[in-house]
Amino acid sequence: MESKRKTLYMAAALSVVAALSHLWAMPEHFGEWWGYGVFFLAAAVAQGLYGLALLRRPGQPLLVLGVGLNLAVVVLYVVTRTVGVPFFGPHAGEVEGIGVIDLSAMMAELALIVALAALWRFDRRVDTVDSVGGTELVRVGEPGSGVSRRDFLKTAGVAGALGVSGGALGLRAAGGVGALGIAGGALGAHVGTAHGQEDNATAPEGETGGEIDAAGHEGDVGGHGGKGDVDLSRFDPSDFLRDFYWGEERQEGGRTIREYEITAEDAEIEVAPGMFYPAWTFNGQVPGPTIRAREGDRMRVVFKNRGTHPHTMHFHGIHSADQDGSLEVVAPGQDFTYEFDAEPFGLHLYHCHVTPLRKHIEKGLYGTFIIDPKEGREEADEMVMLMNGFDTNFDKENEVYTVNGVAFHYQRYPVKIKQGEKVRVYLVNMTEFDLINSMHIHANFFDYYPTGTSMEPAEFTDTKMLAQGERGIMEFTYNRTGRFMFHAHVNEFAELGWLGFFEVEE
Ligand SMILES: [Cu+2]
Repeated sequence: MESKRKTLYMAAALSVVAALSHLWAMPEHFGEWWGYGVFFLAAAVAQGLYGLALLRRPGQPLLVLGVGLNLAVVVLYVVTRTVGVPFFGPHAGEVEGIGVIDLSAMMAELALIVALAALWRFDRRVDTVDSVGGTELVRVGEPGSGVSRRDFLKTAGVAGALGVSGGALGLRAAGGVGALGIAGGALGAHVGTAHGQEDNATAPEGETGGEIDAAGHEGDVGGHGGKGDVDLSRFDPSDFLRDFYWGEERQEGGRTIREYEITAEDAEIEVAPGMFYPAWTFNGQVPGPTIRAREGDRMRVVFKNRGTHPHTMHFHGIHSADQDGSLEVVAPGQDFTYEFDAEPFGLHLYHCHVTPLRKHIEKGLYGTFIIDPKEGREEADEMVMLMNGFDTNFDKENEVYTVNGVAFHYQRYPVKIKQGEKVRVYLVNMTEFDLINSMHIHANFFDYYPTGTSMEPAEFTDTKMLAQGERGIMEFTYNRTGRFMFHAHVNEFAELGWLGFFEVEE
């Protein structure tokens, strides 16, 4: 009965493969919502145990149970990839992307169902033969069947493989539990913040790392906005402010070609001291690099998707339909080169355009895109300020607001500008969930150019309100030295991180 045994071992191995796949995906799902994480953990444990149980007691009830449970998981998989995630959690109703790991898990489950059905047929044949009597067929591992040394070693081998892989996966799993802790911490920070706003006197001292101090900002300027500092070695908003990515420039047939390289990758980013967010990024940072060109340049953007989900790059601007980055999805591991002319001049943005769009934006896949007019703009100290938020506890609300990715960064490190020198701020709003965001500068007024497509200012104001995707250029000059505040005039946002200072020096 060699073929029955082989089928049995194959079925057990398939169940273990499916279990490992679920274990591998578990940390990410813990990152989304504890409920999804627990589901993946339960599925992994059940499939792992099932594989072992199958070797010990491959009776009909177990075969039927296996077919039923695996069929349910496969159906759930197909539903989440077509109709959407059913009922539960923050991603209910959203269609999940298809990846290599989850697809192979699903294949393993399908193969397992087939193998179990085959075993069931074997069993029926065995029963028939048994009833006739005189058979040497045995059920592996059943009492009295005399499990051979070889069988035992094979079984132990599968169990050992499971153990070793489980150990290797331990780190990932620990990461998932860590993410759960961070989510919990963020929730704590949110509750703490609400508390701070209510009694309006003392915000709780940040004994948990991820806490944002929502108390007033009087007095000790550097001391607020959370304890400690984020690790700036990976991403420093002070550098990002004036960092423009012009691409690699060369001449081709009398034209300026600019080639950019952008890679989508998953990365854990620190959005406030001790508060981490499992982001999807362009080039490992949120916001993505500020892509810049001159009107009429030919732009070539080599996009590599090295993330775990399908992504695209959708540029605002004028270009052909097949370069729009909204329909041709780039699967994980794949590349796509976008090519178009830089037009019109002004301040634009780029972002991933894969559905559910909300998720791909909230995860951090966006950046600023500047096209200079042919004749250039007047000399100025230029900087980018991209307003965004982070939903650190996955409740479809932002817990942290920032300009350029780190809460209160420019409060800890004021933006240094020169007295009497013109400052040009490229202001972009990519805040998800909230309908608007705004920018207010203290003790001054600015010229405002909506979308930067006209050289004539449309407004002279000190506060500008922007909807998502809206952007504009601000120009101003401080004629007095000193420290001047700028912040969202949505005060809640300011208290949750979107606040900074200009340090005007001689
Ligand atoms: Cu995306």
